[in-house]
Amino acid sequence: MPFIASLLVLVFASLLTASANNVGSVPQSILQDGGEWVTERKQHNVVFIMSDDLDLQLNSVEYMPLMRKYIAEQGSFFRNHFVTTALCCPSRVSLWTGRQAHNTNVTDVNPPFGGFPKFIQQGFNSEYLPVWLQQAGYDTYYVGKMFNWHNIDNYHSPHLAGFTGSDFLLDPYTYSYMNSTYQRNHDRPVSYEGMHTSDVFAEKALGFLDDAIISGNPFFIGLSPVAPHSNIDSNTGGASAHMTAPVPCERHAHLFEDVIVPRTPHFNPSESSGVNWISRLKQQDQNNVDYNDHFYRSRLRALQSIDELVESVIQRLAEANLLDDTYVIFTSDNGYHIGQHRLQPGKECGFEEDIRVPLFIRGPNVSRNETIDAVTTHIDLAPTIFRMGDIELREDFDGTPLPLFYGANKTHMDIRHEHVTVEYWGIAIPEGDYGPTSDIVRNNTYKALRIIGDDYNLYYSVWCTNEHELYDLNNDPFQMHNIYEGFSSGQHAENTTILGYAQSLVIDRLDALLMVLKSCKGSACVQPWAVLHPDNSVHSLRDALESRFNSFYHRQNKVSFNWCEEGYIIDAEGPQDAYVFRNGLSWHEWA
Ligand SMILES: *[C@@H]1O[C@H](CO)[C@@H](O)[C@H](O)[C@H]1NC(C)=O
Ligand SMILES: *[C@@H]1O[C@H](CO)[C@@H](O)[C@H](O)[C@H]1NC(C)=O
Ligand SMILES: *[C@@H]1O[C@H](CO)[C@@H](O)[C@H](O)[C@H]1NC(C)=O
Ligand SMILES: *[C@@H]1O[C@H](CO)[C@@H](O)[C@H](O)[C@H]1NC(C)=O
Ligand SMILES: *[C@@H]1O[C@H](CO)[C@@H](O)[C@H](O)[C@H]1NC(C)=O
Ligand SMILES: *[C@@H]1O[C@H](CO)[C@@H](O)[C@H](O)[C@H]1NC(C)=O
Ligand SMILES: CC(=O)N[C@H]1CO[C@H](CO)[C@@H](O)[C@@H]1O
Repeated sequence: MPFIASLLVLVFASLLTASANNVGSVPQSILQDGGEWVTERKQHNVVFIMSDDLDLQLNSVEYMPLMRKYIAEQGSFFRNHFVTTALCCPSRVSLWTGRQAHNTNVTDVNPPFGGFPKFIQQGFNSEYLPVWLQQAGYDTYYVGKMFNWHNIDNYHSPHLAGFTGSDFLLDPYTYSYMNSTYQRNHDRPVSYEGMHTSDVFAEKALGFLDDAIISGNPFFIGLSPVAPHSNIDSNTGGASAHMTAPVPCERHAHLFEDVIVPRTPHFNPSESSGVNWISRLKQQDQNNVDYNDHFYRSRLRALQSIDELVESVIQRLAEANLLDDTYVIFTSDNGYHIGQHRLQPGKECGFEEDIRVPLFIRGPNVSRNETIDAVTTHIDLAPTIFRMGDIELREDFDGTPLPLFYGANKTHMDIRHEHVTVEYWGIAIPEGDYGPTSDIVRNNTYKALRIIGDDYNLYYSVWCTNEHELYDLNNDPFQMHNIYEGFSSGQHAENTTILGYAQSLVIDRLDALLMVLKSCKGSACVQPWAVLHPDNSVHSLRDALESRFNSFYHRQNKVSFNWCEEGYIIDAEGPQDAYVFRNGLSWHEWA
């Protein structure tokens, strides 16, 4: 593109961004050589710190005093932030591309359905965040784990694109805390046998941060350390690896001796819950519970080095006088459960522990020490980072920027979505000594909807076995009572109301919304009600519950599966499209 044309595009992009939203990076008008006033782009630096498998629900962030001091208290906590696929690789590919997993088709950690080779096959090496940021003028750096199955044999075929500097953890040593292998830029992999991976990591991270600071260009630095993920000494292929408690640095090895997994009502309960394989889990014996408490403590200890890293990063930025110009984001790639619903340590489920993750952000114009209620997801992060860089949003983004700059301004919150599209294909991996590899769970394939409004708080799922779940989290925050079961068996169906409506009327709406979301693309993923109601008369579950829509929703196509697959095989996934409501016409006239 000729310089003038590209300058015009940039100017136009920043005007668009500025008018669409009251963003923090306020463009300034400056006088160009030619004598015309143009708008200068304000590209903020971004430090993106992503812990591996860090939970929100088990309170691990309570054990990160430095993260709380330097990020949480100086920024905003998104308390309703979710991942859409609770597994490292799919979640990371979705994060770096801004697309739901059904639009990346990277749905697993390993080939054929996932891992680094699938990311490459799908063409994303030229279509993901670091590449886009470089195109927009950023210097980009990355340290740590990028994707699973990114290993010592395939790291160069091809090299991951888009980085000014990179130092990746590689399989089969990614999770080997005391024997990690890192691979810098286009160099050969280097083994750090005998050194703690977190210490190796911190040195590399601060080195790149110094490079970024010295260069003077706007920069993005992604820091993805391995803690508190399980330790795996030699990862011969994701699912079959033996996963043990994470290994803390020696200086943290004796902390928290009395700490145990929070004993919430759903911790190893006397009655099973959930559906499918989860409903068949046995209650854990005392040895297993003790082991899981040890596992939890090991995670908190391993996390301490990440907490220290946060402090070092903030101090470097402060010394360079860049803190006021830099967004610092702290999050996780997925959540984690230990013992809830009788589960062994792990992720891959649709429960709160697995999908709800920490998200803390500080930076220019972000409210300090604030809790934000808006429903947000990892799919919103790429668009958010675009906003931080004053870059025009892409049409193929399935998310929308976070309401980061409005603080508690509820008026602005309301224009956002209230749903999370949760999707999962394939296996579940029980981790730790009591989750032996022979117990790998198949058919852990489901689609779900998490929806949070002013007075509703629901989780609705449809499994590949056509089992359903409905949890009303306002009454049942621990997801112990699947009210769909009572509904489908006719038990107590008459007493269960949601928002004052019979449960069946609500389920009809949730199912239709899920039908749209399970294959949505672009803006339909953000505004799904507009697909069902093109006249734009419905914006929320509450709006959709108007009685004049009862027949429409009741006779709607229903989400179901034809059989179970371990990947995104359309033929197995039942009806794909929802009927659209056309005002003034009855069902028969337009069906
Ligand atoms: C550490 O990894 C190297 C390969 O990088 C391997 O040869 C060695 O056996 C490992 N050491 C231990 C203690 O597992
Ligand atoms: C943050 O808010 C809490 C109460 O919500 C308050 O106790 C604390 O002092 C605040 N911290 C800062 C640094 O403002
Ligand atoms: C919230 O946003 C609205 C719409 O822009 C604005 O009119 C209002 O003044 C804002 N309120 C606060 C408290 O900032
Ligand atoms: C539901 O209503 C039936 C009678 O219609 C009653 O026997 C039952 O106890 C009620 N269940 C709940 C959970 O309130
Ligand atoms: C998974 O589901 C398919 C049917 O969809 C069934 O044939 C298969 O036996 C199931 N596998 C397991 C391990 O449950
Ligand atoms: C997703 O990838 C799998 C494995 O390559 C392929 O079989 C499947 O057809 C793909 N699904 C879609 C919807 O493209
Ligand atoms: C809209 C707004 O509050 N903008 C502020 C963002 O922060 C910069 C300093 O970083 C201020 O100069 C702006 O006024």
